[in-house]
Amino acid sequence: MRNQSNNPASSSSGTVLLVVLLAMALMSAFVVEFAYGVYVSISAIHNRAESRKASLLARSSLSMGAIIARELKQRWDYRYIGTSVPIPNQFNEEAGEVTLKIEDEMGRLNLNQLDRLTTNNQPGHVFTALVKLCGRIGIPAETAAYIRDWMDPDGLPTNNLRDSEEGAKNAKLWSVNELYSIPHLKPEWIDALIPYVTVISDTTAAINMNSAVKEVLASLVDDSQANELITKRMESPFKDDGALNAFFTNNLNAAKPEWATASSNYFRITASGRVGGINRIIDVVVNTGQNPYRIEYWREY
Ligand SMILES: [Ca+2]
Repeated sequence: MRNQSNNPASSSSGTVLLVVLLAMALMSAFVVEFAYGVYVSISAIHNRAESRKASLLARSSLSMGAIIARELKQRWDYRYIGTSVPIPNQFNEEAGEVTLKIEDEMGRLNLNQLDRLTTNNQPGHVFTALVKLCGRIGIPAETAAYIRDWMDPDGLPTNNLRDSEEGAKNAKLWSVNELYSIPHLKPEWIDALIPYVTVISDTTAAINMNSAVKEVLASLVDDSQANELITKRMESPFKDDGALNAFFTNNLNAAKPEWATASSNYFRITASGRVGGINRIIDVVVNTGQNPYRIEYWREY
């Protein structure tokens, strides 16, 4: 009986077979890898193209937002405009969707005014209001001092606040998102605070009594005065500072504070474009008090 394992021809055939199988396996792996690479590249190009379309859609929506802001400024500048404007759109036979939101930034507390002082060198209205607001929304009152120490130019901690000047920016803020970089402040505190604050560069801008929400108003004046202001503006918005002055004098037995006004020059326009599952958002603060308008802040993500 012949031992096939000792047959040189059979051993050689087996080796050839193994080599062929190995080669085929390597080729298969190569083809799969190549196909995967092509797929990833095509997907990346497709996503990039969709992202670009979404971005352009958001930008065109932004232009519309600027026009709406100008109309509001010229005709109805005393009205509250914290509204979303859904605008469905079709282009290139593909479904695209844009969402536009315009908000009045002057209805909020401007954190870049935190270091303002009164004529008696006491903390100004924004700091005292922020301390009160923190209490109202359930976050520690010292949050206000931590933010002020972070942005005010001096290196002196407020009331020996622990490490409040350590690594501080000591300059005006560019975005409310910078608050997340302040040590000792928990992200959930910042999340709670952001709806009520802004960081516009104008350090003398007053607060719009027509658009400030209840929490902001009640941090600036007392609760009953805040309610009276809201009741009045629901009936009919304050048309100008004269009307606001008359209301303070006649209804609140007080002179209109210098920080209170009845209109706005700063609007946040948030334009969102969505194409093929890809979303691009442009967040802009526009100063309508300048001609032409000045972009105060721009972020696309
Ligand atoms: Ca400081």
